[in-house]
Amino acid sequence: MANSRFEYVKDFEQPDGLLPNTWIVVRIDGRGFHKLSNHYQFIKPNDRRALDLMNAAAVEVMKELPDLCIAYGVSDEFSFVFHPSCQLFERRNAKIVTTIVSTFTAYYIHKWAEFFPSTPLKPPYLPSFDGRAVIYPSSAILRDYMSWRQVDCHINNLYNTTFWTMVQQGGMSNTDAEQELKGTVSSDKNEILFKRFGINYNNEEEIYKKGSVLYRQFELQEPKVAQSEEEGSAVPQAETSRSQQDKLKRLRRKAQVVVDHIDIIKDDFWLRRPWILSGKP
Ligand code: DGT
Ligand code: MG
Ligand code: MG
Ligand code: MG
Ligand code: MG
Repeated sequence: MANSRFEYVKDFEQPDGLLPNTWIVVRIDGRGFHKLSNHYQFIKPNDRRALDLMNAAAVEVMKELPDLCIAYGVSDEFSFVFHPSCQLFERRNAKIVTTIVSTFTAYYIHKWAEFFPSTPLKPPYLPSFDGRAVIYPSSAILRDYMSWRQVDCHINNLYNTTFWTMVQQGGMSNTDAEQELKGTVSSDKNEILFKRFGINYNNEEEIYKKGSVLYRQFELQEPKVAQSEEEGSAVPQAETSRSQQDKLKRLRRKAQVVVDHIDIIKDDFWLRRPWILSGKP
């Protein structure tokens, strides 16, 4: 770019690089979805179409940004996680967050008609999302973050399921149901559902109880591992870390993104999928 006497304005831009070697979580959240979900008559408490649309948009974000290693979605929110080794946009906060938010929003709107064929989007009820990046200094804390979101999903879903069952099946007013649920713990709600309505909460759909986990699927079968080891030995020692990085990137790009509704609080999920925390591939 040619130098001009106006160039100096560039100096007003603030650096916003996120601390190196830390997990980056970008959490986006639907703006005013309380109103939006009423306007488009989302089913209460859970609208499968709305959740599937969130997941479909998030899968596209994962496909466009191979640096993402896992994402977790519930209600109108999604958390996207970058590995500490991630160098995307030189880890600039604003570039990372705005790219995720706008890519997600673009696909959410693009795919809306696929999930709500008879309810076209119309201003002023157009979906938009806010977003923020938070960094976490260790895998243990990153896992606690993910657990926090999944526990939140469980607590909210148990409450909402009980509340709406009392209203929809029990004929209670919103105020009465809210009043009765005030101060109750999980076991109380399970009991209300079971004793009064014959509903076993455990049998509710996993997507509602656990939220949605998106990650790349790599086969960890022996033949695959052996093959990649052979490949490795055939490659000259001098292979640059840059080309190794490119290879990993290609692998990540090719991998299938799966949508799962599964416990991510216990160790099992992470032990079975070691590549998510290791960042390899
Ligand atoms: P915000 O995020 O501060 O702009 O405000 P909201 O209204 O988006 O509030 P938030 O994000 O705390 O809560 C999410 C809202 O979205 C909540 O009112 C319920 C609604 N929502 C999300 N998923 C569903 C669904 O599957 N069915 C229905 N009926 N509503 C949903
Ligand atoms: Mg919010
Ligand atoms: Mg919201
Ligand atoms: Mg929300
Ligand atoms: Mg540009």
